[in-house]
Amino acid sequence: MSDDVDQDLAERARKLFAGPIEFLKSAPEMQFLPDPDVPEVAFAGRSNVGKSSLLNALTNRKSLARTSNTPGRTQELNFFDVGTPLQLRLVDMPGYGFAEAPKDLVRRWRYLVNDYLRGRQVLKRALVLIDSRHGLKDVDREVMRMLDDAAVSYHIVLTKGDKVKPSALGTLYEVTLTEAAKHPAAHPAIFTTSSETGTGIAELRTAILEAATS
Ligand SMILES: Nc1nc2c(ncn2[C@@H]2O[C@H](COP(=O)(O)OP(=O)(O)OP(=O)(O)O)[C@@H](O)[C@H]2O)c(=O)[nH]1
Ligand SMILES: [Mg+2]
Repeated sequence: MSDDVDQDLAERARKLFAGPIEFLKSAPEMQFLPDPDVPEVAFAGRSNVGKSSLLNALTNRKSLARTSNTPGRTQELNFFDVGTPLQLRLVDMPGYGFAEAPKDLVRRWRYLVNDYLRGRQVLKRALVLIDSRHGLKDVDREVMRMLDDAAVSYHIVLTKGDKVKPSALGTLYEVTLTEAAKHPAAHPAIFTTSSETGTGIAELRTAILEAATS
């Protein structure tokens, strides 16, 4: 892409995310998904990694998606309509790898998230969020392999960048880049973000619009 096209996309993304964005619905099970009529971009990642906070930061709204210090806050697939006319949907999801919740509940969330990620025709890209303090864990690798197998393109997003030193963040970025390169469905662009300071948020907005319109 030329610089002009890049700039144009970035500006369109900025405007889109500053405009109308609304909660559409929660789906506790696959049968309650909205009609698959617009491109979707979904937020995946371990509990407490910052999925809901990232959605709020991207949309510049404080509490569009509910966040919490306690892992297991988001328990359903939550759909948010972006743009008038509607351009895309953001999908906040329950976290995986959360051992403290009742086992059958965790299993239900996992099936819901996996079924959605594997089977959703309009899913244009997944965002796989990784806590910058912890890096990739085996549960993340499992989800990445599942997305590879389902040929669902995904971005790795390093979250909570404000919590680690820039040098450590740089190292983590390099290590993660190397590992992602071995995954066929991992997009080569990795994002470093902070929902607290706004680092990387504008870049991710552009990537989301690019994914939805590609
Ligand atoms: N410092 C800092 N804290 C963050 C950031 N993003 C999220 N948090 C905090 O991390 C905690 C979890 O954030 P959530 O957005 O609720 O995480 P989640 O991934 O949606 O969690 P579940 O819905 O339980 O899976 C909250 O206390 C947030 O305030 C960030 O970029 N920087
Ligand atoms: Mg959440």
